[in-house]
Amino acid sequence: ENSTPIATRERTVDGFVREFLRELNFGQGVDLSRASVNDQYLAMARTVRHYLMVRWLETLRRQGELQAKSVAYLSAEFLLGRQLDNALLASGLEDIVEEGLSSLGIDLATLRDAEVEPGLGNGGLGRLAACFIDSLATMNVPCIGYGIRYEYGIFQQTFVDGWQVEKPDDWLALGSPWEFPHPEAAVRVNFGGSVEQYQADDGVVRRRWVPGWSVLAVPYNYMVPGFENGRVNTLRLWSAQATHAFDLAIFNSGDYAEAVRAQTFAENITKVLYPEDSTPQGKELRLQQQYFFVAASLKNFIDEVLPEGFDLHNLPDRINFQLNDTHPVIAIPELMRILVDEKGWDWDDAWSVTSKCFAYTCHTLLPEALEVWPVDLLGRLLPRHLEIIYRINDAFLAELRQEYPDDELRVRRMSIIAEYPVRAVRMAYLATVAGTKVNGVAELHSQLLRDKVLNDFSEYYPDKFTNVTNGVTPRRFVRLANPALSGLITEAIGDGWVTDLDKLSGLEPLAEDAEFRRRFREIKLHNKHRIADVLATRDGTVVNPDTMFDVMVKRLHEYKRQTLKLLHIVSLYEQVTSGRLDIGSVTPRTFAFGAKAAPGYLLAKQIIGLINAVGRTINEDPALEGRLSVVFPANYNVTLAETLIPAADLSEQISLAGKEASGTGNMKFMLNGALTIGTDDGANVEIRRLVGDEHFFLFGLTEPEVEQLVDRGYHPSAYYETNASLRRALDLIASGAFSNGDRAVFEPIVSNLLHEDRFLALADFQAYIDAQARVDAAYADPEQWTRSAVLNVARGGFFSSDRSMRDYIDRIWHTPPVPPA
Ligand code: 26W
Repeated sequence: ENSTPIATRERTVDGFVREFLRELNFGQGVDLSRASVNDQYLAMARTVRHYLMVRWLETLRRQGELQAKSVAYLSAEFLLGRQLDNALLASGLEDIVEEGLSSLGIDLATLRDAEVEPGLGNGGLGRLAACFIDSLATMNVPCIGYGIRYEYGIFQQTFVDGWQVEKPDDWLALGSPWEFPHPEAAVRVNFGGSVEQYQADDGVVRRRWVPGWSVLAVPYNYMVPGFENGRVNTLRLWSAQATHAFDLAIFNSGDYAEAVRAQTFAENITKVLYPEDSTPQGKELRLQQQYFFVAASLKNFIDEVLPEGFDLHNLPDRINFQLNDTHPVIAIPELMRILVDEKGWDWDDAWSVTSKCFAYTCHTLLPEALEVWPVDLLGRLLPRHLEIIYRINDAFLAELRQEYPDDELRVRRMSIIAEYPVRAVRMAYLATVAGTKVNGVAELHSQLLRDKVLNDFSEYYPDKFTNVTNGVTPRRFVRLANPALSGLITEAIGDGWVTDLDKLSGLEPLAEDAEFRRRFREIKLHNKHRIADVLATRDGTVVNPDTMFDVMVKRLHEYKRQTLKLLHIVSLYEQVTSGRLDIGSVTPRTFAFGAKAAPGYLLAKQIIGLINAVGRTINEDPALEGRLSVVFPANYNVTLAETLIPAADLSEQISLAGKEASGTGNMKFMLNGALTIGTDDGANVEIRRLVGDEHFFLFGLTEPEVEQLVDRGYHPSAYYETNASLRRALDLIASGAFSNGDRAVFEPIVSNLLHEDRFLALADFQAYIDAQARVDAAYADPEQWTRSAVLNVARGGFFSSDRSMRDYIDRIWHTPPVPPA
């Protein structure tokens, strides 16, 4: 009863100023006259944090009291982006803070820019996790996010002569005001060793794990504030630390240097985020990371979040563990191990509970992106878990043989254990067998999962498979990223859209309102000036706001086809410089790219080199009269996305049909009034259906056409032979025109396209060029273009991650919101 919350902070300008100065003096140990920008930022962040604290404590207290069903979102990545603005928005402090700081002569924007974003994710999957926890908090759904506190996030990308060079992302260097470490609540996570048989007290012979080594998992809590609703959920990220026992044994042997080495070894587990996106490297440390955070999270949930004496038979009524791709799937055998080995349950009881607690989201269609762990590696690191997986598989195969007595081939196809090329655990199969539900992330993707990737499983478990189309948080990606457009929308339809994005449909009639369109255009231009300023200060790059902004931002991957975009640019350049196209008739465009390549993905890094080389050539060539230019700011991240996307006219979503699971950038562009040029892939399908064909530039092969073409035998060189402009573009690259005459530099890209072209860029080239011609024609009529842009916003409400969360709740979790007290 002594738990009355601390006094609510005074929500006035004066009150804020007092709190801020106190933080500066007592938290940072400086006075205002000596405070650096970083001092001011840290003090500011802590002040804002204080205003959210009452809500956080209250949320935790109520959750403990109600014991309502929660979601535990297990994800190896949370790509949060900057926290300050979001915290200000959620707490409704924006105006007070802006005024208070300015009364002290401090510019809020300067402090905002002092924040280093936590880049604890690679791309779509990690950013999706961040959007989802934002939505759950805003919708009053109890949720705890569990993940990894990487000491180094996604690498900092720099360009040296146009080539990507990676630098460590030391995001914690200047202090990290948003986290709350709890070393006292550390939990032990075991690895290695062996399994032994023993006779338990009840006389039964059991098996148990005798680990070889262990580390400590220290939780760091982050606030996840709902939008102006008083709820603050928790994100708990785990950091690895050496155990005392660990070094003690070595210390006792007198080897100090060895003890320190051991410490470093333990702490390596959370040292760095693996920058591979979609090609698993099968690295032992990666499996260590996965088990590390999952084991700590399950233990934390069972021992700390659940009340004392909770009967674990009721676990499925209390929790949903959502598996964000296969990265946390080792949680399944871990829960079995806890129930069977530690709690002494029967196998069948344990399975009956475990198989009701997990659901699995798949985020890919590329076969090479599906994780498999060789059994020798898994067995060395987690011997008991491997046994448990074998036993799960034995039971599963026995079931299958009952169902398909004459189809041993099928049974083997479905085995959780693959035999070739090495014996290995298929994590997606394990998740499908043990999960209550399996979902894809857009309609087409879920369909392809059912029909192709997991077809045998969807026949065996027809009811397990479902779809939840991705979404993005309108708070960060419209309200914060695009204040000018947000102001216009609110003026037109009120501010309810921020938490009910379907309300954007109220803008439909305004597409016909010339004055509204004029203001809409003015805002787009304003946003172009804003990004132009950012690029000028950050890179010294000049862009012309009076051009069409044609933007392609996403990880660099062959299937996403940045090279197709590049072929369009090179083709235009080739036509102008060879005199076949009058530059005066070309729509002025700024082509913007943003993309990081996995450091080991050599072809992707070459493509980055080529984009920069083409950019350099085009930007310097007076023949183009400044009408075409290429910008490729290094180190594309959430922060840059927030200023670049609102400035875009054209959104490039040009993956080969059937390869992009969903895409979420596509949704952010739509909601900020860009038109899409895109293939029939991922969520593009739903975007086009919602906005209508007249307002979307569709091109390219469909997924069934791709399959047909590949089955018949795809020969990219045939397109080169028969399409003159394609040939000229490729020849120009091969000639060394972008590499000072050196023909060798980009030869691998050209020959890959001519002889392999795994993702059919050449097959879609002409269709893409034709679609770009339609873009030019549409852009030539600003009123019509703006009408389409307004309709993209008005019809984009479906892509709120609030809607995604509603779908997860209805189809998978069945967790009702808990209304505020
Ligand atoms: C290294 C192993 C590995 C494998 C797959 C790492 C990361 C992955 C992810 C599944 C890749 C990823 O981020 N997928 C993207 O997920 C987004 C959110 O659902 C989708 O919008 C994208 O289409 C999908 O590529």
